[in-house]
Formats: sequence, structure tokens, C-alpha cells
Amino acid sequence: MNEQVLKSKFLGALVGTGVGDSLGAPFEGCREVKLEEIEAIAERQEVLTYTDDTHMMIGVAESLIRNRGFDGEDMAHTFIKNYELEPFRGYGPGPPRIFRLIRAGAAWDEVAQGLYHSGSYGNGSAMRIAPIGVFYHDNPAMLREVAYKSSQITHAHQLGKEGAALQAYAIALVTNLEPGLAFDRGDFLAKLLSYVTDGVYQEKLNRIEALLSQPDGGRVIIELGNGIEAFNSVPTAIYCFLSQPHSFAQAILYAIRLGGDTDTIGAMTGAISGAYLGFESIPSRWKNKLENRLYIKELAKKLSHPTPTMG
Ligand code: AR6
Ligand code: MG
Repeated sequence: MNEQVLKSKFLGALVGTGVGDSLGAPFEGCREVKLEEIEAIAERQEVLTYTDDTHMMIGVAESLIRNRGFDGEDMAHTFIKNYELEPFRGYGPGPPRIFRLIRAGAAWDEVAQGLYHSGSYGNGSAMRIAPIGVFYHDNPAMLREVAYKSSQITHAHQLGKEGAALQAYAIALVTNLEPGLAFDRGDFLAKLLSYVTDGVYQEKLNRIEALLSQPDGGRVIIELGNGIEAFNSVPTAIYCFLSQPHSFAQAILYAIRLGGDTDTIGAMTGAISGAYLGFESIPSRWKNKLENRLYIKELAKKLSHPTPTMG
């Protein structure tokens, strides 16, 4: 693939996360969201402010760039440093507890196991995964390993780790596709299905094709979910991307209209759509207002240069 196209996809995945997150944030927890309201609120805001989703995605990118690949200890401490600087980003209850324990000396790859008895299956490790998805886009085995290990820092439950790997793989698959060519939905879903190892995700992925053939937002919420659990949001984000694969704006708006965990489902849909369609597909009215956009773009550019060296 042409280097410029690939770079645009890295930019699209990272900026797409930020735009989806910040557009969805005002509607977190809402039951039904009106299209006009999403556009109106975005228009009224001078800056589109992001939440923990993008804040942690930035931490993932910073650590990958610094180490030219994954380093768990460094990524954990990057999360902690960023959290301590900006604790107001709307973090879920789990990560700050983990950060305090690591600060007190706990091992970065063991501490999260103790949360909620068997580790968290919240969507917090999938929402931040875009830099890993694009960075390891041509190495599915390493992608899985790094997705799991990066999740282990805060989300050690198997369903949390698997959700992160599934979201990362969806991003990787579309990063490898030329946006101008026909999109083969069946092939994309088949690849995702054969990648996931958990029955909960397989079952949800199996429902997507039927839901796409008879679009009904209510059924999407019932069958795929719109909650904070990874298994109730990662398959939904994949659905939202597939509902509008050729329009970043339409995919994001669809995701937010479902209500529920709108910032995170928006962020994850934005990551996939942006990685497929590239930076140019993200409407200027949104991306030009994204908080910290120059820094996020710089991270995406740096990430698109080095070659992965470590798993
Ligand atoms: N058993 C029961 N409930 C669980 C379990 C479990 N094993 N794991 C998670 N939960 P957390 P996040 C529930 O705290 O994933 C922010 O708004 C539990 O109720 O790990 O980083 C983000 O933007 C727990 O409080 O946080 C995301 O939208 C909740 O899942 C969202 O929060 C979240 O898990 C998730 O953030
Ligand atoms: Mg959030």
C-alpha cells in the first residue's frame, strides 16, 4: 500500500477515536439520542473535549513510540502519569484503583487480576486500542499478544482481553484494505469470527449479518448491547462501522444514536472507520475542533514510522 494512504489510516484511527469519543461524550447514559442534537451540540462547542477513552489511547501511543513496540511496565506508568495530570477525564472506577496499587509497588501484569474478583471485563482496554491496531496491522499473532498484555494492565478478565483483541483486529483488517476498492463484508466478518476465541463474541459476531439486512436500532441494542462491558460494546462498534462503511460521519452518528456508552462506542467506531477510510474522511467541522488534535496527529505520524520490534 502507498505510504501516504497508510499514514492517513494511522491518522484516521487515532483522530477517529478522539472525534467519536468527544462527540459521544455529552450523551453518555442517554437512552435515545436525536441526530440533530448530536450535530447541534457539536456545532455549539468551540472545542470537542475528549474523555478517558482518548486520554488512554494517547498513553498507548506514547508508550509504543517511546519503546518502538510494547513494554508493559512503561505503558502502565505512562497511564499513571497521564491520569495523575488529568484525573478529571471520566475514568471508570477500576483503572484509578489499579494505578494506586502499581504506585504502591504492585506488579503491572498481576494487579488487575484482583479487580472484580476475576479482573475487569469493562470496555476500557478496547476503547484505547487504536494505536496497537494500526501499529501491528500486518502481524495478527503479535497483535493478539500485545492486545492481551496491554489489556492485562487494567482489564485482566478473559472477556476484557478478548474484546481488546477483537477491536484491535478489526482496526488492523481495515488498515490493510484500500479504501477505494469494494468492501467485502462477509469476508471481514468471517476473519473476525475465526480470530476470536470466546463463544460470547462469536455468538454476537454471528448476529451482525442478520441485523445489517434488517436495520433496527432497538434490536441492535438488545442483541449486541450498548453498555460498558467489552462484550456489550465491541461487537456493537463493529456493527456501527459496517452499517455505514463508506461514511465516517454516518457510522459515528449511528453509534451515538444508540445511546448507552456513547463516548466509548463512538470512539471504537471512529477508530475502525478512520482506519479504513483515512483522515480525509473525518469531517473538518469535527476534526478541526478536536482538543489536542495537533498532538494526536503527531503521535499518529510517529507511530506510522518505526517498525515493530517487540511483542
Ligand atoms: N464483574 C462485574 N462487573 C464488572 C466486571 C466483572 N468482572 N468487570 C467490569 N465490570 P472498569 P473501564 C463493570 O471499572 O472499563 C468510562 O466511562 C463494573 O461495574 O474496569 O475502564 C469509560 O469511558 C465496572 O465499574 O472501567 C468507559 O465507557 C464497570 O464494568 C467505561 O467507563 C467498568 O469497568 C468503562 O471503563
Ligand atoms: Mg469515556
